[in-house]
Amino acid sequence: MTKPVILQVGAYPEQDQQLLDAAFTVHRLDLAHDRTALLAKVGADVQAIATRGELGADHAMIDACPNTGLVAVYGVGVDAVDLEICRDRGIRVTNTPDVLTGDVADLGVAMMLAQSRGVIGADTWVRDGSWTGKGLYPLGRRVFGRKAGILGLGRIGRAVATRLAGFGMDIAYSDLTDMQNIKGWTFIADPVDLARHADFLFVTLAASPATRHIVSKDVIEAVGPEGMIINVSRASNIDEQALIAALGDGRLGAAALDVFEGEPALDPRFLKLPNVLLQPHHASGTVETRKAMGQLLRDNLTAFFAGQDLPTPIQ
Ligand code: 8YV
Repeated sequence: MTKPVILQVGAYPEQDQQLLDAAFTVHRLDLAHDRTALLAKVGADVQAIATRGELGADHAMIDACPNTGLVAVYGVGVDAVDLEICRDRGIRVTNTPDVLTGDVADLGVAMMLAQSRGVIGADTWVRDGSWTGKGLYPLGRRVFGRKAGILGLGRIGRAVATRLAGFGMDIAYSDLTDMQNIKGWTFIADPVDLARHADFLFVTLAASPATRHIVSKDVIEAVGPEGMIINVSRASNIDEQALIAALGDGRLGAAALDVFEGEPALDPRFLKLPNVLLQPHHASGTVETRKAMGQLLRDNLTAFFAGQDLPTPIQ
């Protein structure tokens, strides 16, 4: 029996790779020396594209695979998929929601704590002998009891807020609508007002053209010299140039970032800033969650080829 043909855009953990290879004929775009040549050779055979959240499937890739009927995303964000072209051509799109929510929230909170309490620098302090040589580690800033602003109270935003409530933090959020008395959290419609209110501003909203640079220079300055921005969503939600400038001259106190424009090749100025914590886009990166994401990706592919309802369709 011939196996369905898929185009794989990025690498998956070994176990998922084996299962994909067993079920499908997989063309690996991520391993191709010449991506254009591979697409020219196999594009017409491709029946589904399997990609990752940050890699997506752009117009050119979809054009190169005229017989694809599905773009299956390993990740919750579908901002890198050209949804309009997919809609026009009747191409279905799936993602892997819910299974990663808890881990993304955990890492966001871990980043806040690590940055506020200097956890990374303190480890170096011990290892490089500073503790014996210089004595006490510089003081950090308190987290518990302070004010958190959640920009985007979707699944991940709620999971972050629930965790922060456990730290006795005062929680406010901004979203398209006021979710009326949700757990006593305060709705603040305007992101600038939310930022002014918050000591810690969490960026947890799904990226789209409408949210591009929603964390603007004004929002960044409203968080201010004593505040911190934590981003576990997409780089495009923040005006990165304004962020780097504000971190550089102290208009923003600190940032903790899991996502970057042009990642993994991030702006080299980040590497010189002492007040930013840098993470390699791994908020969903636990064995448990990645296993569940891989399963859901395959479930969507399998359902598509069997002509069944897709478990987690976007469109
Ligand atoms: C990545 C993500 O897909 O869920 C998302 O939108 O960006 C991530 O979970 C993951 O890093 C795998 O590449």
